[in-house]
Amino acid sequence: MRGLFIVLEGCDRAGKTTQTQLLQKFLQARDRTCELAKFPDRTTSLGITINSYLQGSQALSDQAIHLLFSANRWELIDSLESKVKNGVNLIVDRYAYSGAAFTSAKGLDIDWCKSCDKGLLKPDLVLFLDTSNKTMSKREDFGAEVYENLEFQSKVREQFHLLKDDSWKIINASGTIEEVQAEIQTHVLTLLNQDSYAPIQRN
Ligand code: DGP
Ligand code: NA
Ligand code: NA
Repeated sequence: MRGLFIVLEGCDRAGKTTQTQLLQKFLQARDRTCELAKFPDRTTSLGITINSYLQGSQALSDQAIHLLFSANRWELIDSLESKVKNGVNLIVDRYAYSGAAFTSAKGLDIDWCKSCDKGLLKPDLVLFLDTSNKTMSKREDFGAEVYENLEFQSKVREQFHLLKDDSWKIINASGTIEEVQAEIQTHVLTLLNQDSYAPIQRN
């Protein structure tokens, strides 16, 4: 049987990294092979350029950085797909939805933003860690990266809500780490307990 392709999305500081790690432990405790991936992957040569942009040390137009984020997904997707085909359950911290949400929050056309990610692997499940504006303001320990400010993040959140489709589950991320993880596990278990999975699709 193939593995599942599970994506966690959300604004910055929503707790995605912690939750992906806990979900991996949960699956491994059930004897499932499980690996984590993360976008942007800052280790490739494209990823190094993305990292310089995010840290404010390299300026790029909104369109150029958008296409680099997308290219970073495209350069890695074949290897991720073969893992899934070989039975690895993959948990991915951010994906193409972040691409469309962050860039369209700058005012670019949302359909243009989505178009370059067409044909990427379609997730089996998207867990959207939703942080209310109120929770976000309590987490104002944003780092120094270019997108990490409250006003921009609330625009990003609105864009995420425009992008959701039937593969999405909205998780209330203002609960405790354990509460959020429990909600995530419920959705993942429902999928895991299916006798067979639909064939892998490209979006
Ligand atoms: P992270 O390493 O998860 O903190 O993500 C890096 C930052 O980049 C974060 O603010 C979200 C943003 N981001 C992630 N993917 C994309 C994308 O495809 N396009 C744009 N414009 N921003 C993205
Ligand atoms: Na960040
Ligand atoms: Na993160």
